Amino acid sequence: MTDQKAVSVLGLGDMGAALAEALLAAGHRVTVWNRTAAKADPLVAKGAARADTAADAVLASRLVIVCLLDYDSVSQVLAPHTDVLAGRTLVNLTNGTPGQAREMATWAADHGADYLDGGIMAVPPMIATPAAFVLYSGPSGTFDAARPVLDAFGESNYLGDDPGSAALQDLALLSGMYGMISGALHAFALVRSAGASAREFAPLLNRWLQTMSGWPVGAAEQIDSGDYGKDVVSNLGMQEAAYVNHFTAADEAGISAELLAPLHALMQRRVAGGHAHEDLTGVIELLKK
Ligand code: FVH
Repeated sequence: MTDQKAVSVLGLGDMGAALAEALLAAGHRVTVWNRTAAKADPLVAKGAARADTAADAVLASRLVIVCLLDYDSVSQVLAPHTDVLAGRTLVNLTNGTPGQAREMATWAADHGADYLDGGIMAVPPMIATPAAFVLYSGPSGTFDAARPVLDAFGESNYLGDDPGSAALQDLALLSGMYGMISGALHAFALVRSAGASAREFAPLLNRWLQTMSGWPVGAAEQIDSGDYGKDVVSNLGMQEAAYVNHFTAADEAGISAELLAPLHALMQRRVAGGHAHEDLTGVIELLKK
């Protein structure tokens, strides 16, 4: 049984369940499957159809959303059911690498399925709110056909026909997020060592991070031009000298500064290379292998 409004969701973890719920709220006929079947119960109570097997879920809809832990689990779930894939569109929203996405696109094509890869830039409670956006890549015709359904999750951003593009930019955005979280964890450890609570300090930290949130835009100008001496307001030599204070203060506070150490090593190498007058952005030159 297939029809335009039918969508199947494989994987009902925190994210898969949020996606299925958004599809139900948007009025789609949703079929759900999960390895641990009980996770489907709340969605079935809201109107989803339960598939007993992954193959049944794939057969139920032309459009199949896959949101599992990782690509290994996607392969474990789909590989035994290649006979039911022909004519389906697989939209894989599982986190992975560009290489994995390209390999899966080829595998899907070999079995007669269209394939889109996606990266969800939201946590589950954000799905179907204006804050959520999702990156997609794969054939444009496949994206155009699926888009009216996919828009239920949040803003759909199409990145082109290379199936690896969504995973690449997803990981790039997540690396920015983890950099912020690393710094914030160090900050909390430092203020807690002095007796302040994280809750007291959080508004100041939030304000500072918001103040600095425009940093990537200016940095991008220097990085694309390769001119790290352009419009410098905080030179690297000054920053490296001040950065050392993080390690001394951490020692004084009895906390580890290991989250901050990798950037310092790069700053030191860049200064030693004669770039103290430039901006911190020049460190990117040292990331090229
Ligand atoms: N939650 C988040 O904040 C992030 C937001 C951005 C996108 N990520 C990615 O989404 C994928 C799924 O994440 P999730 O939050 O749903 O993860 P869990 O709640 O841990 O659910 C994992 C599901 O995967 C199933 N599963 C795992 N291994 C297997 C396997 N070998 N065979 C079949 N299914 C498997 C698991 O099933 P079960 O444990 O309930 O039986 C869940 O359905 C992920 O790529 C994130 O990076 C989420």
